[in-house]
Amino acid sequence: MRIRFFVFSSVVLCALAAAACGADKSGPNTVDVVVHDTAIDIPATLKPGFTTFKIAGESDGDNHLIFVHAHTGVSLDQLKGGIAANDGSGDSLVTIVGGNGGMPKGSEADVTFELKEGNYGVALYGGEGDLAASSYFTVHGNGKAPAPKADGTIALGPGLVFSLPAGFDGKGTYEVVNKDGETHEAAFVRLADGQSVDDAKSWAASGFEGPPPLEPAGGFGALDGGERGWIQADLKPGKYAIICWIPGDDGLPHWVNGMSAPFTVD
Ligand SMILES: [Cu+2]
Repeated sequence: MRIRFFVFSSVVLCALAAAACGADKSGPNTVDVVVHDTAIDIPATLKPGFTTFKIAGESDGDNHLIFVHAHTGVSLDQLKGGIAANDGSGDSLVTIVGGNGGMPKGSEADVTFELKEGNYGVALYGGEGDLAASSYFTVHGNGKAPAPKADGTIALGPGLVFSLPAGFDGKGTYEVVNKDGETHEAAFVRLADGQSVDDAKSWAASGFEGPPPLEPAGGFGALDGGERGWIQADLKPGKYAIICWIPGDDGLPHWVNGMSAPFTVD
């Protein structure tokens, strides 16, 4: 499979992770993931239920992970083959269920989604769309960890739009729901001093030449239509936008064609 994203630099990711998957009756299970330059460490086996992945970015790139759930009947070897091919041939084997928006080294993103029985893949793509690293885990057993309590909902679509909760300030736990038929993400980017999303569009129109007017700041990663997850946001003060980097038919990221919304963190 190949989900091509625009990234700011070549990256490789890998994580080293610890996995705690204890049953917490008050909330989701938690799993630690660490992204390194050449691998992603994540436990090989996890339980079903709502699960928070605490993703620590230790690679020099964007530390941008994509989680996919293989359809029923797809073997682990088939899943691995589809991801390794990185040519789109594996797309029909999986549902994209979440991940994190790009973020710099030293950052952490906490994202939650529901794990169901079956095989999962986790992928990191480099700046040229190359597969930088991948890892795999299987979900089975008994588990009923509940969903997080949300302070509000961030809607993706329908169409190339975001709907942010009233008063969204980049702090708290937010449900992220893809209400469109296409894949989207809810990446946070920090705008450079004096820059706006319109300035970023000019930068995009110039072929992404020159210094980026925005920098990655985490957020929730790609979700197929109808899927949902949660982001635990805790952004530093500044001016931000929530944007989708997934390209449309014209090859430009969705945010250039309107899928963005500004917000301020005080
Ligand atoms: Cu999109």
